[in-house]
Amino acid sequence: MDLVDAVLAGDRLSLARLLTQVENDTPAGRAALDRLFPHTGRAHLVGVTGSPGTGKSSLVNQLAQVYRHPGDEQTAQRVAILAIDPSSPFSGGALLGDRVRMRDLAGDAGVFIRSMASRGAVGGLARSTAAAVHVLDAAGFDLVLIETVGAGQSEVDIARLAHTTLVVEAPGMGDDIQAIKAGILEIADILVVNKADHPGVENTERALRAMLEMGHPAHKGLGPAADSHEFWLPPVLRSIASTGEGAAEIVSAIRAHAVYLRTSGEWRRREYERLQNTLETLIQQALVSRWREGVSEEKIENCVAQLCERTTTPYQAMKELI
Ligand SMILES: Nc1nc2c(ncn2[C@@H]2O[C@H](COP(=O)(O)OP(=O)(O)OP(=O)(O)O)[C@@H](O)[C@H]2O)c(=O)[nH]1
Ligand SMILES: [Mg+2]
Repeated sequence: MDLVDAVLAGDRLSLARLLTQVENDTPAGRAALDRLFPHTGRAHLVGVTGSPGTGKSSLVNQLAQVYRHPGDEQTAQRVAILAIDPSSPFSGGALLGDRVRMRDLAGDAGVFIRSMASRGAVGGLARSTAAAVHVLDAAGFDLVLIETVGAGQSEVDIARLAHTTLVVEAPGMGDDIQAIKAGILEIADILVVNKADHPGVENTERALRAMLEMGHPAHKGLGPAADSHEFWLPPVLRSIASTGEGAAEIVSAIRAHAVYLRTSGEWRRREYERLQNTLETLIQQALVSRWREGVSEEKIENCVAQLCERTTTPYQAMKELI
């Protein structure tokens, strides 16, 4: 049995190996992606983003527990966790820390955890994350939780990749409206105020709701808007990820969001955008590397030198080079 067949059959070691190939963008990795692609499109992709140390990894751990032990006679779902660039300088040694926070999940065959560093990702983090997500989707995980530290562009990229995006805030970090990064509310489908055991939860909630009301004038009732098929009003939910409090409600909101996405046609629209984006990224990379092969480093340096001396213009230099 080759690697791809083994992954489709659910072999974890093969899955880990294949993810490494895909991350390194090897020819074998690309060929595997081609074969896996027809098996993708089933998983619910959920992005979890937010400032460093707000409790994303702890929350992801708790969410996974809920999916594994849902109660109410619902069937347990298979969960993959992709932690992107978990080397936050704030919590230090986060990779090891994440393993500790996620140790409750160790030994559960229905859970697969993978860390990915942005450094070393051939062709950029967006490409390797998208590729890893395809592999996990094809491997049959019902849910792929993608954790990423909110640091500007990366969270927007993840939102583009995910069907549902959770933005995690914590008291003391989001009280000041200025502190909530511009754009983050636009990507949030569900807002979580974690560390609800800390003082200042109400302030953080109030700040978030004030911002939501500005963005969504209809957002006055402020609860999960699962009953609406027309539009989705991002709910603001509390959690204590260190104990698991609030995790079940967040899972309910994630499920409600999936229902909304499907009934409104938004699921298809996001899928279209996501694949369009994947294709455009690949095309750009291919064109740039093809162009690089046909032009010498010296020629590029000459052009830049001429630009510095103002003997040519950026447009002229570009025409000269391509
Ligand atoms: N009191 C309290 N502590 C929490 C809660 N959630 C997480 N923590 C703690 O906060 C610290 C950071 O939690 P993480 O889950 O690593 O946070 P993170 O957002 O994944 O951190 P980075 O990935 O480094 O950005 C850990 O010491 C957790 O135990 C909570 O709800 N209440
Ligand atoms: Mg983390």
